[in-house]
Amino acid sequence: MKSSKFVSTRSVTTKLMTTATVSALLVGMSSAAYADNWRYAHEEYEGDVQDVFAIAFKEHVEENSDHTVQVYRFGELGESDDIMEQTQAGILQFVNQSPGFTGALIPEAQIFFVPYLLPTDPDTVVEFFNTSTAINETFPELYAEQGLELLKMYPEGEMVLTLDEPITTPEELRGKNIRTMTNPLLAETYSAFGASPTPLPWGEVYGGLQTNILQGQENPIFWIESGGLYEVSPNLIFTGHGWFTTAMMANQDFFDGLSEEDQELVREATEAAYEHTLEHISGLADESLAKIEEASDDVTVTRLNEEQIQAFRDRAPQVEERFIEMTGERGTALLEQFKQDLEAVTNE
Ligand code: 6CS
Repeated sequence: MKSSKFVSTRSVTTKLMTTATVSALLVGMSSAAYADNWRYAHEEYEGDVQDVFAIAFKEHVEENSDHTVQVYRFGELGESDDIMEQTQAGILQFVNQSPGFTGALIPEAQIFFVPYLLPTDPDTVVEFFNTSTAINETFPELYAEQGLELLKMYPEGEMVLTLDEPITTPEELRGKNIRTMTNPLLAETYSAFGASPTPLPWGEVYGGLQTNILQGQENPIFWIESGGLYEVSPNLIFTGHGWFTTAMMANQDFFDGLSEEDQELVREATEAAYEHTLEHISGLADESLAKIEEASDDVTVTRLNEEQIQAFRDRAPQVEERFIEMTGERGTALLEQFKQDLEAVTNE
């Protein structure tokens, strides 16, 4: 049983019990005697991908145990970095934080921002997450060093660039302040693409675009739709350079302190949430794009052709080099594994 430092609310059943019930409880004194309330924070709004995952996790836990899960959405407990700190401190039991913000804590997590490393085909991407050794074995070890039990990494959607005007070449990005999440490698990507990267937490993005302090940003389409980004940054450019990936994890002391039965429950709830979320994201980008086009006449959609993409892809090797400089031998080994895992799914 875990201690109260994790601030999980434990309600002891106080109903009048028959002698038989009490004996049964004493024999199998386990989680059935206590119902814990687990706190789980993520970075998005109601109905967004991380919320779909969190709610599916909550439902599985609550349907299969006496525990409850309290889900906190973006802003309720602060920014992404705040919820990560709260999880490391044991105030929260679970957190969903994207590598876009974890890069400062775990430099290797920045691998997702080496452009053109991941393919664009959704089925191949999903297969990669399902089977990758780097994702399912190496990353859990790296997160464990920070007191985090990594439960799942999963894709949310292909990254799309939004700008104040349509462009097709890196040269046209010159002088544009492009908001990036706050990891150094993503800033390197946008420098390599010719822009002026501006790392900011999420809360400052809409206002920055509205006031033209920022001239662009990148995000998956569902988020461009749900956050209304298209209202202030209406030119969508499909560059094919990467995916928005995220990660769901638990405070490791909390997880280690759970009974085997509860650890199994958490793992099963995570799998159920993952499967449900993969179904949710299938076709989501097209649906969200249709909603955006319905809502605004100002929106333009530019899908770069192979030749145009090549001009951006040509700038990827310098970002990969920076990744290696930032992460040393461990990053190099991770990158090799990542590429091997990708090859396995692209050659199928
Ligand atoms: O751009 C961001 O900061 C946000 N984007 C998504 C898709 N999820 C949460 C994150 O904070």
